[in-house]
Amino acid sequence: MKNILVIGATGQIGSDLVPELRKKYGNNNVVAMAHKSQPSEELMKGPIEFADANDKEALLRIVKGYSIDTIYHLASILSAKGEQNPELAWHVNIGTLKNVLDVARDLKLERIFWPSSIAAFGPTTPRDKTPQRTILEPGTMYGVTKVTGELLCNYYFKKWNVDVRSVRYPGLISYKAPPGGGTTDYAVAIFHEALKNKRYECYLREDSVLPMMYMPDAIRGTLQLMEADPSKITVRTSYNLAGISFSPKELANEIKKHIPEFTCTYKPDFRQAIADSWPKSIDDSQARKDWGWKHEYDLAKMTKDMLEKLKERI
Ligand code: AKB
Repeated sequence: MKNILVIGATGQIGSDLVPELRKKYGNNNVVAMAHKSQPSEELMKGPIEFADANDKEALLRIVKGYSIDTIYHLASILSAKGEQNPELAWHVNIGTLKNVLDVARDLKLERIFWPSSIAAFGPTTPRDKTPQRTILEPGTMYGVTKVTGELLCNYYFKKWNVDVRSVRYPGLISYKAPPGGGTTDYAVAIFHEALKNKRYECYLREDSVLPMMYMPDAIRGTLQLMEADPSKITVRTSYNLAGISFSPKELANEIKKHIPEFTCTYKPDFRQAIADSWPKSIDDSQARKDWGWKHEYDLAKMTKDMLEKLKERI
């Protein structure tokens, strides 16, 4: 039986991952850890702890108290917010990861998951079908923390055999929690505005293609990676993971098929430069080969499901 701790449980990924883990491993075996954000009613249905992952003593107390053997460490400051406060991005993204890896090494935990991102790539990276092993010179502090984090994970695995696993998530689209502070957030906000106001002003150019993924695919892929036999894991920095690539205009046109009155206008801001430095599409053949990754949602299927589920919620 597993005892799992999810750090950053109230965030975009945690809001979907915690219920899924509780379904799989039992409600009482998955502890949600929150810091400043108010947890949803769904998260409160199982064990929950409030602590700052930068506080190592608090982290140790929780891990020992619940005999935790697996940690999903999701707490992070995203790209756009990180540019407004790079100091905070470094403190949160790297300080907490170092604590989690130290605790995993010292208490000999079984397995750790930590997310990297397409933000690890930068303007000098090939933008089409970006390879698994390529140039990593990001232009944002968020990206710098992702490259640093990947190297740190690889180091802890090589030096102390900490079984830490990671994927480079593309922009994630979900209906449970609003994303906070990312560059790809438009692809979530557009659904909310389409349903509420039938119009949206996008902060990226209409032709700005980015790699994206619907949350059910991201959760399935994450669990698949975490359940894979250690002998199958050949990448200990972070796996490229791809779903769909589309532009704001392509997404707006897909939404229009369901809401014909919907209109989208475009007013690029500082996030455009971040988007321009990221890949358009990702080569994730290594993940497909090593542990059988396969995405299920294309643009049409994702848009239909997202509109249906979000409508029920709002
Ligand atoms: C962001 O936009 O910052 C994130 C990411 C791609 O990691 N969604």
